[in-house]
Amino acid sequence: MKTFRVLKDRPAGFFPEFEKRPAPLRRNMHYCPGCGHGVLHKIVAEALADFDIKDRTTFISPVGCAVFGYYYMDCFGISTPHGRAPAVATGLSRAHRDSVVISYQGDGDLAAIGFNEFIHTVNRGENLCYIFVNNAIYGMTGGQMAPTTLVGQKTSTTPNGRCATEDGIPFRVAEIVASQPNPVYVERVALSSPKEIMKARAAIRKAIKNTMERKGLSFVEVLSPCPIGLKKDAAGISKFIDEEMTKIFPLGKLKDVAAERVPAEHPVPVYDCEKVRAALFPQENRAEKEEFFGEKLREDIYNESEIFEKERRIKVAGAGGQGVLSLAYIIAHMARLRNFNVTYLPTYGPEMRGGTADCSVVASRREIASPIVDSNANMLIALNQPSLDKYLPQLKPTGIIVYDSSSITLPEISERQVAYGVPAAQLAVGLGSTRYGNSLILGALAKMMEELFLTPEDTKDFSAVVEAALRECFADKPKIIAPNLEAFRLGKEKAFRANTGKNPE
Ligand SMILES: Cc1ncc(C[n+]2csc(CCOP(=O)(O)OP(=O)(O)O)c2C)c(N)n1
Ligand code: SF4
Ligand SMILES: [Mg+2]
Repeated sequence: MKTFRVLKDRPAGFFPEFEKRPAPLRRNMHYCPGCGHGVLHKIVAEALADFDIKDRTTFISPVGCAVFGYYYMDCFGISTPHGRAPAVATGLSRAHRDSVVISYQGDGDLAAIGFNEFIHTVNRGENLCYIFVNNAIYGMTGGQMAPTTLVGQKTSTTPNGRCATEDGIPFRVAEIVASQPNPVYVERVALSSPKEIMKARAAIRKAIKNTMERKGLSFVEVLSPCPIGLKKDAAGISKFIDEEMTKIFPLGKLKDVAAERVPAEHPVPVYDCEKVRAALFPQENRAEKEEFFGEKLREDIYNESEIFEKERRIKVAGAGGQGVLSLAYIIAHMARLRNFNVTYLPTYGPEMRGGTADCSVVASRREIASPIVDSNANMLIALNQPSLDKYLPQLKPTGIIVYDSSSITLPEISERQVAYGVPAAQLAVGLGSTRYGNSLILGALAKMMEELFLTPEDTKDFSAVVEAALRECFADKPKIIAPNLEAFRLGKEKAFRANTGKNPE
């Protein structure tokens, strides 16, 4: 039997073990045997280690078979939505000037859904390393036609072969990129034989080096085997690349002006939260608010009660159809109207069909690190019993509960937790629709705020903000604004403090 000597073990740019993979497979990648993605990953991982850039490289994994690329590369990793890598890559490379951003995209991801975004990134000449994996097919989704599929090539969506007049002709991305003035380096390579793989390696290393030196946009198109999608064996797929693909996609360098380019300069990004806020909520917005509240907005919006200095992490939960998401949305709007940073993260899915629905809202004067509220919630707003039972353990020992007392039996809560109830479902029926339940709960929230936290001056402002948020959120349904405001006021009137625990901080 023939034996082989391994000249180099796995590159140090790979994680020693692929921990995100299932336990028995942590030394293996998820790709099919013979797939080009694995070879390409190895080339990239080797360069990361050789150039000592693991700590400043981000590998952007696409939607496509390489979606889990970040499982393997020992550097930063981001998986973006389909075709959206160029936007994320642009942001990263501009915000972190020393970073090396590798945008790794397939022919479906880059040349179909993402082409618009891609070509403008090319036009701007962002400082990026592009690896474009052209395997002439959508591999991940079962072999549909890609923009680069050859004329006559059979795919699951062109069972009789791609027809030039019906489906267009293969898209030559490298040629398009090379025709633009800003990219500095464009080359097309193939993974069809060891010799071609070595050329691909050299091209990718050059593109990465250019990015390290901030020379601008480097683009390497890689003709890559997808034996599964093209239903070929190893020899067949190599032959297809060498004899069919290269006729349409000739190999070689299309452009190389990196030596003449000086490092690209872009405006220094703005990190100052206040400046970002000013940009997002300009003066007109302030004037609008002044008019809305009928009083001059205080010059310093931070002169409110101390309570507003703290980050508030709120979980709103109930059954699908109870208006959980709109309630959370109104609360998020209230925070925005008072110039908080705010995140709103609803959970969709089976909940929409009658299970539990939940939403996380975070409001903060500082930058928000995470929009997820899964522990240490300051407030739990529960509209049904299962939601209260489920999320109560996530509430801080000093947290607040606002709940619908007509459907929820309050369990024993800690001495420092405070609960405010309102028989929302019951009162809503009296108002003519169960849909008003969430505005009634909002009333209970306002009552709690008034009793526990707000100064008399804040109280007036708080009610105005609730009203403004309600009007904004229901702007496209003007008829329901008035009844919801009525529900809000009734909720505030009927809300009660349900326990005598110590007031929260
Ligand atoms: C918005 C969106 N549309 C469609 C899909 C389905 N989808 C997943 S991968 C893919 C095509 C990937 O093909 P390609 O970029 O060529 O990658 P390959 O798998 O061939 O490496 C599509 C259409 C998706 N995930 N998201
Ligand atoms: S389907 Fe094709 S591109 Fe995807 S892993 Fe398999 S061989 Fe690779
Ligand atoms: Mg593909």
